[in-house]
Amino acid sequence: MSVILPVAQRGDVILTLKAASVVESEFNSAWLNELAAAMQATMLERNGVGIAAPQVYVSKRVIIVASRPNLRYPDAPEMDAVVMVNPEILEQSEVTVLGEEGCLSVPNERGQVTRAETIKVQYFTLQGELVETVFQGFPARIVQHEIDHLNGILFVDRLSA
Ligand code: K3U
Ligand code: ZN
Repeated sequence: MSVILPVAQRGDVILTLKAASVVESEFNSAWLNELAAAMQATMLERNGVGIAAPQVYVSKRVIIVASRPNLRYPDAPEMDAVVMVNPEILEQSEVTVLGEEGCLSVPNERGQVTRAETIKVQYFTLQGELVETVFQGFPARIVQHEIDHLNGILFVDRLSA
């Protein structure tokens, strides 16, 4: 049975904090696997395309990204959910794009946010394997939005217009 977690809402202090890194002893652990499974179930239940651990009241550097085509981004790629532990942006394009964002923690609000179009990201899998990969377009936007959550930043702090 999937565990659905409560989602922190704007105004909750946890959404303003810098989340702690996952440490070596936590990789491959039942608790980290259970956290990721519960985050994914919660994201799916809320129809999201991403989620970050602080949004489920866990101040740890874990995010999930799951791009799919939608009304605003009809050409977005369909991605299997990717769990990223301790993600870091290594490089970002100077080219930026303005696009609409929403957030499970800021219900009924959408806004235009400027993001790098392309990013090179490093992250660890749940098993502790290091991965380096490039994201472009909508998936890159989701990754940047979710890493912001790990640093206590909401998309409403970045609204362009
Ligand atoms: O599915 C959503 C969506 C919103 C705007 C455009 C396209 C899709 C709902 S909001 C969402 O899925 C957030 C999830 C959050 F809050 F947990 F991070 C992810 C997100 C949506 C759009 C742009 C960037 C990030
Ligand atoms: Zn969000």
